[in-house]
Amino acid sequence: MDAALQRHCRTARSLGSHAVHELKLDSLTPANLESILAKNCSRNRVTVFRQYARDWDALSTFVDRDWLERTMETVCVDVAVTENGLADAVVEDVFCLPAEENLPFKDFIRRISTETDADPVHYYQAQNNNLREECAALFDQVPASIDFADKVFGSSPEAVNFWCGSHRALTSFHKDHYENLYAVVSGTKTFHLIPPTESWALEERTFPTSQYTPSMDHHTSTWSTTPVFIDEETGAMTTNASPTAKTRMKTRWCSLDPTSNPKHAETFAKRIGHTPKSGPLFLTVTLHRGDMLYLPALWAHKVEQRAGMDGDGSASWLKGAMAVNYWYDMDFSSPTFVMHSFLRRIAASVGYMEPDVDIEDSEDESE
Ligand SMILES: O=C(O)CCC(=O)C(=O)O
Repeated sequence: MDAALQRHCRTARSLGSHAVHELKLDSLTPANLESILAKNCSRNRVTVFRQYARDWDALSTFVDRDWLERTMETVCVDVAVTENGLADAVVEDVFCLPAEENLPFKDFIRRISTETDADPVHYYQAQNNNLREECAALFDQVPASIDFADKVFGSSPEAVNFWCGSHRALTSFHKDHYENLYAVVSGTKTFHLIPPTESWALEERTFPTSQYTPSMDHHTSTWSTTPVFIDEETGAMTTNASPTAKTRMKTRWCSLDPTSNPKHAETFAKRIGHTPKSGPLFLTVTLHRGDMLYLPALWAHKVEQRAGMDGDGSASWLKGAMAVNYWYDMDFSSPTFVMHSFLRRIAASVGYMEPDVDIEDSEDESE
């Protein structure tokens, strides 16, 4: 079975699955954008549309601190706060959720513009359609949807999200069941990428879940983690254990990070049968202000961010980056999803990950 999985990875790589399709601005026309996206969606290929978003109003308004504070004057936002920038990540065999703080947007901006390495890390990363809801006052500064993507995916976006925060914040390896169009407004974003043909080797496991808890106010340097429980009556998450909330929340997440841990890289390389001839172990793409990425559904990704460089038009007051992404529903009847599920089943059978709860199994249980 191991040999079959390795052969599959080699074959997929030899057919071009492990590559990024880069498009420069002068090769983008309304007619070819749609056909390129349609082709790359069907092939599940990562695509970079360099400078596609260069004319969006957000590139000048969001970086103007006075404009931003005025426009968001009355708005409060839910911000993820951590000791170390690792929100939603596995730390010492526990999946750690960030502390959440509801702050006036203006205070959030002040914190991320004055942050030092001794301060907690703030990241606006809600992924709950926040640009059309919590930050609706900013929404008219970007296109309501990406028109050529609407045509290819046959719908408007399910969610439009605004990402804003510290260069110290990191998004750990995970995958989403969405087609993702991700545009950078300020600073840079670096995506480390592993295709669905190989992501089964990242060893997804189920971890007990805790939440970062600061001991006093946001300037504290003392943090702890508190176990999270699920309330059986309401289904809600809580850190207050009670007779109805005694079951520890479990989260399924990737347990290997081959980009930063040499032992993990070795394990991952062995599983996928990686050799010096196979090309890089994982792909890395850096997006600059105005670039847009098409990240197909099911690609595992880890994301880092940096503040902009002098003169690149990024917000000089922001010690981090801003981005907007459009999530479109993926097509679960696609061959990619079916193949991905099959590979995961095989990987689970040789102990490389915990088995999935199959859709069919959960249907059987409810019968
Ligand atoms: O920008 C980030 O930190 C993460 C982005 C991401 O995970 C996504 O768009 O799915």
